[in-house]
Amino acid sequence: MRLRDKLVTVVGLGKRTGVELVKFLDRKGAEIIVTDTKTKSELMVELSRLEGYEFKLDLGGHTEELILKSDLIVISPGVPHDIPILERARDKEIEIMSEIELAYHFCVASLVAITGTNGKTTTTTLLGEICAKLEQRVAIGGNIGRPLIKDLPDLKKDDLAIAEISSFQLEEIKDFKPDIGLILNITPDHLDRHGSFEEYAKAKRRLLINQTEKDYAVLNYDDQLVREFADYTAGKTIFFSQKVELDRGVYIKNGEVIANLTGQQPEEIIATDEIRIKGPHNLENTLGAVAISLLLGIKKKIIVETLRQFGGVDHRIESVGIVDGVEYINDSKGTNPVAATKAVETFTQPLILIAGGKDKGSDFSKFAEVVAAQVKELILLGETASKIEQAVKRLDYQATHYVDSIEEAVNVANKLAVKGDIVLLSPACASWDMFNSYKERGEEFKGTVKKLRRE
Ligand code: UMA
Repeated sequence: MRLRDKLVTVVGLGKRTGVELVKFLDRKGAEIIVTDTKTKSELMVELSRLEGYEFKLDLGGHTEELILKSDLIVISPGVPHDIPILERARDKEIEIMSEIELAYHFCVASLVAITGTNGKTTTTTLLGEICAKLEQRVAIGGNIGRPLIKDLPDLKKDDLAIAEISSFQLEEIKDFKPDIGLILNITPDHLDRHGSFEEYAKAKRRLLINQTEKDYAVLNYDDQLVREFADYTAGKTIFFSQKVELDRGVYIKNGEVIANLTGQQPEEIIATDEIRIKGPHNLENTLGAVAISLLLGIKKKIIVETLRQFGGVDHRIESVGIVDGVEYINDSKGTNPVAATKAVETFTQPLILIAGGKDKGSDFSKFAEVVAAQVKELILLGETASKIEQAVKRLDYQATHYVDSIEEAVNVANKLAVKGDIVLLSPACASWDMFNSYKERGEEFKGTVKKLRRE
């Protein structure tokens, strides 16, 4: 793809992707326009990272006259693909692509891509740890927080890229295809953006649609929808399961992870109780990572050593510390009801739960059932506070408390808690109503807990 002297518009500057896109397009000799609905003062940090680069700025909205002259429009993941300026560009047959598509066009390395509603970050990180022991360069990026455009174009043929991919990033792909694509699970999420569960699932499925017979789709057999995605890849399907002893694939038998990718010879990999990350959701992540590692030809010894050592990722059921006999757990990455349910179900101790955040159109009724059964006090904040309260009230659950900030939530939890309780931040919602990211929300939680410890 030739970009020299092409007029390319980047839609969405903040906070990571747009900046990296400008740097890349500049290197390729493109003429660049950057447009964002945010204002200059809201984008000071991003603009300071681009000092010395030449580009036209169109802030506080998207100016049609300017953008519709472009040869190509590249969008950041947070930009919905049906906003008016993109519809107008489509009418004018201007090419639109997502950042991962652009990065893919300049990638000669092998590409592993991981998606699913929950567990993508843990699986990507775990696989990255396993692959860190390889000799070739391994780049880890995507939705995990490092735009693919930053690394993919610099990789060599024998290198490896491991990408966490979101439904947002898949919406506007055309040729993007992973050599190995993993789908962990699909439950309703981001319905505000995709409009319906069907559209969300369709976006996830796009990970597989360009695969050829040389590629692999690694799919969770236990998730019926994901299992049916096998029909959408032209590649070879490898299933994994916690429930079924598969003729071919990776599965659990008598407390052991067994791999049999060829259907010829089952091989014991590791006993499940030796795996450091716990819970059925983490076993799902482990089986996916083991299947990919074996497809990449990684030695069993390396896989086993890593599974014994890997302790999980920050902001995902992460212990922050114990204050007066009460343990504080940060699960800021629990950004949808299913993720938060899994977090609640991990504990048998009395729970004080902090939940609520950006309204993504989620249904909280099943989550409410778990709260009513297992949570002794529920502290609510953010856009969805009253929606969650209504869901639990329908079950006659009354122990709810409203707060306006994470700091207040921690302080209220601290007053309510008695020795032996767990205070869990697992919001069941994205953070974007009050924070820039789940990381920022988790850091604020951790910081406030630290202050409690000093008091
Ligand atoms: N914008 C417009 N016009 C619009 C809408 C948005 O100009 O109509 C602008 C916004 O003002 C903002 C920018 O577009 O400045 C959006 O940027 P972005 O949200 O894409 O920001 P990045 O920092 O580049 O982050 C993105 C991903 N964000 C989202 O998908 C919302 C990050 O995923 C990802 O880590 C990063 O690219 C690198 O690939 C975060 C996320 O929350 C972690 N993802 C969701 C999730 O995991 O549930 C999908």
